[in-house]
Amino acid sequence: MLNIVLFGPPGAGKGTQAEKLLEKYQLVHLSTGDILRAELKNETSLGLQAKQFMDRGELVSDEVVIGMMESKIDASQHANGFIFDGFPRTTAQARALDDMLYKKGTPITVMLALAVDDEELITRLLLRGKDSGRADDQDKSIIENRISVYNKDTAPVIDFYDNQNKYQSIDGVGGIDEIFERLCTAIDAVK
Ligand code: B4P
Repeated sequence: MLNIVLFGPPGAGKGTQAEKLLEKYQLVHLSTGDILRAELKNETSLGLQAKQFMDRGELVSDEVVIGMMESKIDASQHANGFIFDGFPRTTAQARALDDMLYKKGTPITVMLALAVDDEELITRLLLRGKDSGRADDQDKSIIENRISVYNKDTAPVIDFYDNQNKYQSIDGVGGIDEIFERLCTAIDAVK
């Protein structure tokens, strides 16, 4: 199995690139952001609980996100592999993911971290905010909060995978197809 953690700050292009990668490598795409937004749209209690955190640019609790991902992984019995997009976002989530995959005998193959400077992230997200309807993309101060939460709570996940020799940094600035090629080159070298 090919199991990829697609990593990076908010707006780095994780969702954009995941769509292209899953088609090429026939993987199951698990995006915690998309799953949480679907829960919110369906007004489930999980979605309503998550909304207050997401709208402020804060992380939803590890307990909620880990439980949610465990059931999604269990529901994909016959997958060729997974693209984890936006998960793990804390070291506790990374540990929990390792435990879940250990039980299945299929570890993470590689963590690909899209590197994009803050100015470019803010420009991209404000642009998306014009038509996405996402509360967390509308306001510069919420975007800045998401970036600071990333630096404080999420960036340490790099060390977790670096210690396992699975971390690779990918330049996330440039055209979408150009970045896709960089990701494919890195994946083809490890698969
Ligand atoms: P996510 O949905 O994961 O939000 P994101 O990081 O903003 O999206 P992404 O990074 O995929 O967007 P993309 O770059 O593709 O999470 C939202 C919220 O959910 C979090 O703040 C948190 O509250 C909660 N959450 C999610 N996962 C969680 C977890 N594990 N634990 C706790 N809480 C969690 O796209 C951004 C824009 O850039 C797009 O408009 C795109 O068109 C554009 N773009 C992409 N590539 C480009 C390029 N090369 N050049 C120019 N523009 C580009």
